[in-house]
Amino acid sequence: MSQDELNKPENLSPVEKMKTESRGLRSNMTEQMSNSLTGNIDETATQIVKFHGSYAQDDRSRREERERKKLEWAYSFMIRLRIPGGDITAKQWLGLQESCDTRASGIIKITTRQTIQFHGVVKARMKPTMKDFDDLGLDAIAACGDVNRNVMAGANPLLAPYQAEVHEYADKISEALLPKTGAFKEVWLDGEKLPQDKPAEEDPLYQDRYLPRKFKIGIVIPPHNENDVFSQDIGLIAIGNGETFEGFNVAIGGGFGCTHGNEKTYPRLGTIIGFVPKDKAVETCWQIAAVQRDYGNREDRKQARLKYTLDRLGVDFFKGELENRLGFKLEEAKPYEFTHRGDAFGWLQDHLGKWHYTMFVETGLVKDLPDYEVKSALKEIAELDCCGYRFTGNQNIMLINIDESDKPKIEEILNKSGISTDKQSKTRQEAIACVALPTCPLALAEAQRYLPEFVSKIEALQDKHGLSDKPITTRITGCPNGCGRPYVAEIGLIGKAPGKYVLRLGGDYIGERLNTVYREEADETEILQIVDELFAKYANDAKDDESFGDFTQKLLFA
Ligand code: SRM
Ligand code: SF4
Repeated sequence: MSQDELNKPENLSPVEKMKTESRGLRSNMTEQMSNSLTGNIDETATQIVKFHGSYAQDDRSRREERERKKLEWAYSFMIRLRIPGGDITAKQWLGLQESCDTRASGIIKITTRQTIQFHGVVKARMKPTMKDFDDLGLDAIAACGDVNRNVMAGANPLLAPYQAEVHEYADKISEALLPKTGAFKEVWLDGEKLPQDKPAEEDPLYQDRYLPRKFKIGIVIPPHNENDVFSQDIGLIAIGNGETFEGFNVAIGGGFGCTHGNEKTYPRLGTIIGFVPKDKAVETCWQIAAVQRDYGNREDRKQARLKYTLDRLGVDFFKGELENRLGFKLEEAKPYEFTHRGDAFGWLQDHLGKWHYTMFVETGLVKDLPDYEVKSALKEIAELDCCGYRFTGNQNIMLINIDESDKPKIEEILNKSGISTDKQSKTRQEAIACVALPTCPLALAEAQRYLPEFVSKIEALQDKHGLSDKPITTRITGCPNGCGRPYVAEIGLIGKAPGKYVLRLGGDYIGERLNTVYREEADETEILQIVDELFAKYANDAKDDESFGDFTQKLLFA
């Protein structure tokens, strides 16, 4: 469809109307959130509350029981915070944990985008929870919705002398692309009300229609592709020269969401369109979002992401339009190389002598397990107030900027709580699962609750074939939306039905190649049988440093 035929007012999707009529994301939110007759909210508020960082959900495992008792479903809200680059202070962690204990499920979930979520916040607790965040200097605005989401940035301080400078771009970009509205304060924090006869605040980027769809930006620092830079709408690859940070290679049009059986939807890796010097990076992101605002599909939400705009218009057209708006041309992309994606677990010392500890948190769930008490350890360490906390895009947590003199106190707590990087295989440390059941309304199969058990079975097969020291990127999602980025895993499972997954193989170890469907539908027994046979061949025939993904790609799909 040509651009002229697209987005005629009569064809716009219903969500477009809700956005333009929302008066700067206010809509009927205050009224819906204060209606105590139901734990749910209406369709308009359901769409608009996303822009405030929240999703209306219900506990799917309790639906039948509630229906039997003639009760409405067990509704509650998930709240996702906006934490650019994943950084908070120890005091903020303490406040968040307390808020989660008193107002939500008690289990903080570290997401694949370097932030955290609370689950199970009932309607009456939404305002107090948002107030807790505000008291801690945090917010949830734009963590979801058709706007720029949480901006990710390379977490490991050892990657380059300029890591800290690069990391600050997460904040700068997030600030520049925030919606300009007082709605968040008005709805949650009893802020001043916008009079009914006054128009909403001017918003040069989002105007009154926002973006056609969600929008994601992630920064990586080679050789580490920890945030899967090619899965982002805008992926920024930091380029330096010796000690100096120069700017970013810009990749656009990455995105993974698709729908089973809908061939018009597909996962796509970002396309590198050039290099921008660091002082032009924020403006470049802003203008890319603006081009997507003006050209994206607003009729069909399944065709609305930047990746589809790019494939419809062509990369050259998009780049030309971007350069016209910027008033300068992008430079030729600079050379770089990726070598890994997983986090650097355990202790690291940076060039300034500060210590950092990366802690493994299985599927990002902060809870105490027998002999591995993450929740207690994080609380006790935060009480010392001698380090910062940083979430990683692999759903783990780092304790950062620790003085040599404070290290022993932290080590003592880690030891006491059973936290050690020797307890997990490399495959387990690098595995990712999305939330899926019981809260995600889109889940078709288990993911987060299933991953630990599935990884144990993969580990057993690795042991059997003498492959225990090989990290094999394993990712599971409960549906094809790709929240755990399974399309760039070496073993990717994508939920199709309870206990059934699409099996995708042949992704590379560094996230530069999409994997390929090997079985359209398989249960655990079949998947493990396939993996067992492939491991046997891999152990016998692979070249020394060949990754499992490269080996299977050559064997099965070349
Ligand atoms: Fe996601 C929708 C959870 C990262 C692609 N995602 C959802 C929802 C909100 C379901 C819904 O729409 O009602 C899930 C909430 C489940 C729950 O109960 O918490 C959900 N997504 C997550 C998280 C929490 C997974 C996790 O276990 O860490 C991640 C939160 C990230 C964050 O902090 O912002 C999460 N989601 C991703 C990623 C990975 C990434 O961004 O790096 C992707 C793939 C990349 C991409 O965007 O293409 C992703 N989520 C989606 C999609 C597909 C979008 C599309 O283009 O079609 C949906 C469905 C949608 O938007 O319609 C979705
Ligand atoms: Fe839910 Fe699907 Fe995302 Fe998993 S991949 S959290 S099942 S939307």
